[in-house]
Amino acid sequence: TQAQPTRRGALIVVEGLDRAGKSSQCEKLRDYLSQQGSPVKYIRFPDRTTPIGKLIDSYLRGSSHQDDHSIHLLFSANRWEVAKSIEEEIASGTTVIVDRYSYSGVVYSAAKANPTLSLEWAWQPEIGLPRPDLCLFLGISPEEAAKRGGFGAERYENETMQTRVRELFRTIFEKQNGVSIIDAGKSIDEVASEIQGAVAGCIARMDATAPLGKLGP
Ligand code: Z5A
Ligand code: MG
Repeated sequence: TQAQPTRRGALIVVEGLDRAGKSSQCEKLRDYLSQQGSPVKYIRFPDRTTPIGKLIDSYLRGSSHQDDHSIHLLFSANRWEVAKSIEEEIASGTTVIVDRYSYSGVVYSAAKANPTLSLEWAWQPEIGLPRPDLCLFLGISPEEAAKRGGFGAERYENETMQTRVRELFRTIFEKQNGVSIIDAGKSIDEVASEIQGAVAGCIARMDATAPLGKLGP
């Protein structure tokens, strides 16, 4: 008898506004899945540890300048440099949780209102990256976010950018299938259990024959 093919892992993306609790929830989800005995890996973008990530980090901290298009392509390249390893993890049966992805990529760049940097332009380098099986969008009101601490010192942490980012996330997620909108204004545990429900459903739908997709135009 032949061995059963391994059930592939799921690609789960967590997106959302600043201070919505993405990183807290990704960690909780990772711990929950590993307690269940599900192989799981947690990665985040930007990954500031790679050579490209170091350029991004210095830009975000304000210690270097970059042209808007150039930094956009670096954020995208930072995803491409791990795309292959994500595919390999998924194929081997590991669920990969991703903290911010292409959606943050296009939204923050387009929020700069640079006339030659539209959402459409910004999406092009994302085409062909692994497509999430589930995208969770953590929504939070500006009032709730403010209770979680003031703006930090990084480049995009100001009112003008955050208002545009909020609008643009709405624009892109209105026409996107497979996005679960989560009310991230609730307590950490309430949000976590809502996420666990959505993820359990997604993982249950995975099978070895349905391959991981790729982001399309
Ligand atoms: N960016 C880009 O331009 N292009 C790209 O392609 C990508 C990103 C991928 C840095 O990202 C910047 O890069 C970001 C977008 C841009 N710009 N901005 N602004 P980052 O992911 O490194 O950002 P971050 O530092 O992780 O911050 P964050 O996303 O704002 O935070 P979060 O992960 O959503 O939240 P958290 O750290 O889990 O929680 C924030 C605080 O709230 C913390 O004190 C928690 O304990 C608290 N918290 C969390 N949940 C709750 C609940 N439910 N109740 C009460 N308190 C809570
Ligand atoms: Mg975070």
